[in-house]
Amino acid sequence: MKEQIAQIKERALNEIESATNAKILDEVRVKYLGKKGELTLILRGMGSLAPEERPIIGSLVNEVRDELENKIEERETYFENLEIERKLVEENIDVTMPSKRNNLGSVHPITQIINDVKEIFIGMGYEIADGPEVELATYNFDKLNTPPDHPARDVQDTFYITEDIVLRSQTSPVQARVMESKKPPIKIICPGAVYRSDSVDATHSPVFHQIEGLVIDKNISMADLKGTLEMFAKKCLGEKTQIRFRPHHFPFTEPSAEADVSCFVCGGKGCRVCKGEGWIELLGCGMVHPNVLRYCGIDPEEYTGFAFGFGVERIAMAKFGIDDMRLLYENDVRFLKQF
Ligand code: 2NM
Repeated sequence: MKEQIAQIKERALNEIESATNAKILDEVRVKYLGKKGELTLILRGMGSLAPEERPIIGSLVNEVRDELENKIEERETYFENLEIERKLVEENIDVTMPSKRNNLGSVHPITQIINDVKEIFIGMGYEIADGPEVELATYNFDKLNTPPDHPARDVQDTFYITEDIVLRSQTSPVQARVMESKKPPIKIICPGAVYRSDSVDATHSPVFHQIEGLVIDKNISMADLKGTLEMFAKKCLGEKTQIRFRPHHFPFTEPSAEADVSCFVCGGKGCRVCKGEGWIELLGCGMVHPNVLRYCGIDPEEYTGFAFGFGVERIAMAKFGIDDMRLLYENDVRFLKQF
């Protein structure tokens, strides 16, 4: 019996030693130490031994089992370390490699101005409205008190799709649509692209952006217009900004005015941005013409209102010190990234 145990031990140690991976090693473990393993069977068969032999054989088997278990564990650890080594080599990441450049864009200067202006007017309780860029001539002109013989309707100035359909030349047709569809009070601004048949130069583009504002309610006066636009100028260009109004003419407002602001670069002394004037033209404005209210279904005896409008590119150019409008459309990221 002792001889048999010694043989088993010999073979088991050999097989443990020559196992080339964890799976084979486990098979060896099952073969000798598993439920039906060779060593286990010897323990089970001890009933047939002479009583005085049992403790001797029993402790011998236990000794051998302990030794085999230790050897197997040793070998397991060896395989585990081997696997870690392999992973360290094969799955090696070079953390010193340069990372991919993250090309984050920036908000276009025109969008920045539009966002800033929206923010200011939302703060004053206005809503943002928009509408079609391909517009009925009726909304672009007739409802805004611009009759068929008005020079602004000339094919020289406006892009006509058909006789009755144009690319909007201002965002006020959006306001005409809002007036038609909603009862006052109305407080809206309308930002968006507009189209005029101009050739491209440093200060003109056939596509540009406008923001127009409209307020309609009972008892709206020129004082509301002046107060609102002064507040806007200070919020947009700095609290020191002064505003002045000059009489002007627009078909859709009466009276009408243009507003200038004190130069936010030199404070009014005269510089490159204000061309030595100390003032920069900011916007056009006026009290909404009673005809416009009537054409859009609002009773001018009950309601009055003011409106204003300005070009976004002009403001962006003044604010960011850009001297050629074309730079705003070329979309060269080296230019755009500066703002
Ligand atoms: C301007 C100047 C003055 C204007 C008028 C209207 C409306 F819809 F009420 F008739 N919207 N915008 C307006 C008035 C626009 O832009 C230079």
